[in-house]
Amino acid sequence: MSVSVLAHVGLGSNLGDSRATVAQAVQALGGLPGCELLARSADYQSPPWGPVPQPDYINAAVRLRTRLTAPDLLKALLATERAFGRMRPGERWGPRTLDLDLLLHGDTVCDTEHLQIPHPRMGSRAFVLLPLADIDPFLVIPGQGTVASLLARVDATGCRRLD
Ligand code: PH2
Ligand code: MG
Ligand code: MG
Repeated sequence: MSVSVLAHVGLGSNLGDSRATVAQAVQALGGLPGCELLARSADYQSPPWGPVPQPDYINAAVRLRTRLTAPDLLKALLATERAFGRMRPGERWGPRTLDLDLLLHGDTVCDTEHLQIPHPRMGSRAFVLLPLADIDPFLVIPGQGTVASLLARVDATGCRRLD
């Protein structure tokens, strides 16, 4: 535990009842020790990015106030993925019941084997930036600019905000 910071987590699911999974995962994140849920985005349907053919994703993002350090929050996210039945068959970019990505943790910038913050690629993915823009378009991704400025440069074809 340390002083509290704002953290942003990206959620994704494309197996099972993804909207229900995302809704339950948002609640679970707010219930993590030392964490308070401050905001959540709408759900977005987005075409699968990457080389693996798979169903569309439901993506969302949350803003937490957390007293967990970045490594401890990452551990809690991985445990939450497992609690939601996430398997890691080893295929990178493959379909998943629940993906929780630690996008930002205060103004932490870190690049180690197990933890990269800001999350690599987040500044170029509409399925991350659209939900974050719901929460705070002026949020700064260290070294890259605001969510709104980055969103203006990415391809959001096929991404759809859901009611
Ligand atoms: N996650 C991936 C691979 N591709 N595509 C979309 N639309 N949304 C995701 O969350 C996503 C993806 C691996 O984490
Ligand atoms: Mg991901
Ligand atoms: Mg992930």
